[in-house]
Amino acid sequence: MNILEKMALPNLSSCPAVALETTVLTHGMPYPQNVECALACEEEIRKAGAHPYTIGILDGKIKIGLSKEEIEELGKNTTAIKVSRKDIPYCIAEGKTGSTTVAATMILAHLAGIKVFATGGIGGVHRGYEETMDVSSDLEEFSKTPVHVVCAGPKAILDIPRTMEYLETKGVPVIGYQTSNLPLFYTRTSSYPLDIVGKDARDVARLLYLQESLGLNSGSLIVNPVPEEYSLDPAFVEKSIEEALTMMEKDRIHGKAVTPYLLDKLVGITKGKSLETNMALIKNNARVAGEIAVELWKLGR
Ligand code: PSU
Ligand code: MN
Repeated sequence: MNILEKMALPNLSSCPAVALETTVLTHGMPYPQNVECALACEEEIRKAGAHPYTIGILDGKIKIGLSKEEIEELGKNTTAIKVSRKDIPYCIAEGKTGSTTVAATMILAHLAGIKVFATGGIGGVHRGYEETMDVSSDLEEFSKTPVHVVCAGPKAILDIPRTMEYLETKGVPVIGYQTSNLPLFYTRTSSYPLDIVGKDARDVARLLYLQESLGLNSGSLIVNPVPEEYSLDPAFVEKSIEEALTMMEKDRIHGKAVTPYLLDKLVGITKGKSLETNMALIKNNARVAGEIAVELWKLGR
């Protein structure tokens, strides 16, 4: 028996399933809003007619579908390691508890046959890349793993043009969900045009189905704008990010600590506004991912 068989992961390829990540739970939002948001996302997916599977690694065991109690516990856990692609074997081997990033969640979702995944924001090319070479493993994952991720666009803490170029080079479709301009996470729109637009969940599902049928073997990014009432003023966001970046430089933060540091500082700088927006957009993404999963499942029947 090989190690994967021993792990006895479920095979969910023939049901409308949606994966959810856990780094946002442990490193992306404070307690208790993180748990509240995670459970609300699961509910949105169920309402859309699909099944939610929150993914993480508990005491060295891959978990596809955390229970409510496990989500609550992980949400309070301040020592869970942030697990990206490179950290998966180590976390399992050492019997550690880890929360999975977009890249790691894509890998584990794919092992369980899940094709659609909802999150808030993905990692990308960081500002100051020329100096630091900080590019999230999330971007590379899209060219390796055929899982489709619904997010609210790259966060404005990133270098947006370089993030888009990277995805273009890697052949990753960026599909605007009912928008022809790239949403920027905290704000609904931007001046970056998109080549591919999906007018509804069925439309997007057809694109994903074709991508799969052609054997392209890569993931895609569906960008879904934050609801209007939660969209923040771009100038306010930019000013807040610059403030957070200055603090980060002073505190000499590097590597995997960068994204959690910036998200945390932004909550304080924006007096909680960034958190409120983050929660609203992730729930909105869960709903859309649920609808897409149902349509994709219908096409495959
Ligand atoms: N963006 C958010 N919230 C998050 C993250 C990104 O708005 O919690 C997390 C995701 O799990 C993503 C990870 O995969 O940060 C990217 O980290 P890095 O930039 O270190 O690759
Ligand atoms: Mn990084």
